Amino acid sequence: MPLDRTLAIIKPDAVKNRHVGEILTIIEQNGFRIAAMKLLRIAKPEAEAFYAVHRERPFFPGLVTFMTEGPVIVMVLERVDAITKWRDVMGATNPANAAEGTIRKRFAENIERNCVHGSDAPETAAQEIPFFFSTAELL
Ligand code: FUP
Repeated sequence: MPLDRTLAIIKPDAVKNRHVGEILTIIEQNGFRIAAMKLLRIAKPEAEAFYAVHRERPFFPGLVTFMTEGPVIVMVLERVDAITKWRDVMGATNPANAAEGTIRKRFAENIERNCVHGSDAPETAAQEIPFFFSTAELL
């Protein structure tokens, strides 16, 4: 079975609330290999570019403010069906609708502050991974 890769982000709320360790444990227990990882603070223009697909949406300014409010962990996760599996492990965008046991159900505050990000398709992962990582940083 071919391995694929997805971009994951542990968002500012989860870093601030000290859920990084638990989220990394969940990632490893679900069979992902961490192919790249760093702690960084996203600058406003970067957040605007990363979420450009949402720029006309009413929640866009709040999303940019939130994603830049503190450090995040960005990662590339690898496994069979990494994109789909990571979205399953994250849970629904709105934690109120997320399944029991998912990261968003366990740790997210609300739909705006929802703890984690994952690429939603192979084409998205192919854009999002190089947004944060050079080829040399993918191990
Ligand atoms: P997801 O792929 O689950 O991260 O969800 P989307 O791409 O639809 O949304 C991206 C981010 O926008 C979400 F993580 C949180 C934010 N958002 C809101 O703040 N309000 C909304 O109604 C929808 C999304």
